[in-house]
Amino acid sequence: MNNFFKILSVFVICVVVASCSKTSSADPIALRDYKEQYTADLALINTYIDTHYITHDADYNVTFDTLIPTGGHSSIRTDTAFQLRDTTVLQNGVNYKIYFIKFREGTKNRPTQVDSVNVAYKGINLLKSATFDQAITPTWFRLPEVISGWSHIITNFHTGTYTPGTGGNGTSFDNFGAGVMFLPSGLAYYSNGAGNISSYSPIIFSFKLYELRYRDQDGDGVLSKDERKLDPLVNPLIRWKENPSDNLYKIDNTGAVVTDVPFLDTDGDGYANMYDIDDDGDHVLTRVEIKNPLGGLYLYNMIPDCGGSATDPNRVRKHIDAACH
Ligand SMILES: [Ca+2]
Ligand SMILES: [Ca+2]
Ligand SMILES: [Ca+2]
Repeated sequence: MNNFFKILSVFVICVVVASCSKTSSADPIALRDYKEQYTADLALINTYIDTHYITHDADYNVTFDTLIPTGGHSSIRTDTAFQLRDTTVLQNGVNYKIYFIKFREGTKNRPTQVDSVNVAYKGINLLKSATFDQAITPTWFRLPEVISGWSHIITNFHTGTYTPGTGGNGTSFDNFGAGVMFLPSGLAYYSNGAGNISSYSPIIFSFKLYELRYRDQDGDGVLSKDERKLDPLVNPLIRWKENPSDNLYKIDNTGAVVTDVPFLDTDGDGYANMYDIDDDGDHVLTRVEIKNPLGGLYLYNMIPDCGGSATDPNRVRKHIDAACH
């Protein structure tokens, strides 16, 4: 089932494209109202959280079970062994609450929403209370290509350490991020039920984040995670901020979190920097502008400003300064 998410995301794209076409002979079935469906999903998730408990083994393999009042277990909501957290995500006009649990945050690198992650996971269809998919062997996914709920939660975790074995023995992942997410259907498959996934079912994933790959979507030599950052020339009032216990987020000059700013687009041509091979629109490719004296490319932290200095952390790097060639 390694390509499960990819297949589903392609399927979603096909459905979206099909729904835009007026040449179809049959009327598409109307989607349910997102707000109404979210209300129903949240009620189901809340019930699940109050009527089930969670355990995990030493390697963070998670088991869900129905709460028995005399069984000596606490519900997911009241268990003091972990904290039930939540975050809010705006999508399709709905402020979705996503409950999640951080059994362990991880110690190494944290993905952004545009990166690839290597995860082991188990998915539960809440309507059927049954596992619909799992990967015990870690699998690679590109976060932009899977259900949106994943990118909002998995980016709160870090990878861990990898110890290669000898002769196929002793290989181990340690200190990786491990948790659980409870997704309303609007952040999962919504109407696109398939196989063991019911249409309009909230779903639950337990997961372990083993490894990641930072991606460079436009191949200009600057990682996408860095192309989304501070651009003091274009928008001095909007800054990216990292919160160790939260996702990358944006704040204005009062410190308030800004939620409706699109990805950074320095030259304002409609292509965000992470998809633009000439970020400042000066007709010199970014890849050319960030060449170092040896002919290679500067790492992001070493890209100098127009004057050649790389000491000020808030400098305008030369590739996003249209006055600098
Ligand atoms: Ca790039
Ligand atoms: Ca642009
Ligand atoms: Ca340029």
